[in-house]
Parts: sequence; C-alpha cells; structure tokens
Amino acid sequence: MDKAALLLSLVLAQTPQADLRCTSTGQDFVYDCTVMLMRGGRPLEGAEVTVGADMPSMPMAHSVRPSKATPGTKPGEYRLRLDLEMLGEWAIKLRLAGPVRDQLILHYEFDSKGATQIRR
Ligand SMILES: [Cu+2]
Repeated sequence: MDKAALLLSLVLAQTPQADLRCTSTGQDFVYDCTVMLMRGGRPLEGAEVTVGADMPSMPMAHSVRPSKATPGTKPGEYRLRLDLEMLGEWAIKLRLAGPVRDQLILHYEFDSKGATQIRR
C-alpha cells in the first residue's frame, strides 16, 4: 500500500458511521429515533449530536428545527424525537461535536410505521 492509500484507509476508518432507527409515536409524523454511532469499529461515546431534517425533493419547503439528541442506554447510542411534517424521503443531517466534529447526511424513507434507509 502506498502512503496515500494508507492515509485514505486511516481516514476512512476514523470516519463515524451512523445507523438510525425510528418508530412512529402514533402521532402523525412524529418518530422516536435511536442513532448508533460507531468509529473505527467502536461505539462513539460522548458526542454532542444535533439532528436536522430536510426533504431533498422539496428544498427550502420545510423547516424542521435541529434538535439535540440525548445519550441512550448503550455506549454509542443517542436518542431523539423527530417531528417531521410529512411522510416521504427525508435527508437526516447529523452534526457531531465534542470528541469528533463531523457531519453525516443519511437518507431515509419515512412511512406511517417508521423509517427505512435509502442506499444509493
Ligand atoms: Cu415535503
């Protein structure tokens, strides 16, 4: 492996990975969500996580205010409530501060039960 490839693999290993799970609260467009953050194969603890949401198909149409997630029960777990304005595809933006500063954007399809990740 040359130096550039080695550096790239080190950077990628340190890039946080997020997994979001949401279930409907029963109230329209309101979801209880759990974010699992990993970095380098280990749970990322002690991060400050701010979560915003927007619809890629409707730029500027929505104004979901970013809110802070709270630590969950397991290491690397964070919990939050998402109050979206309609069903459909949302881009969930995670802003990380604290031990790691980064921004992750995840695409999820929200339906009446919960959310499914859209992988492209
Ligand atoms: Cu919309």
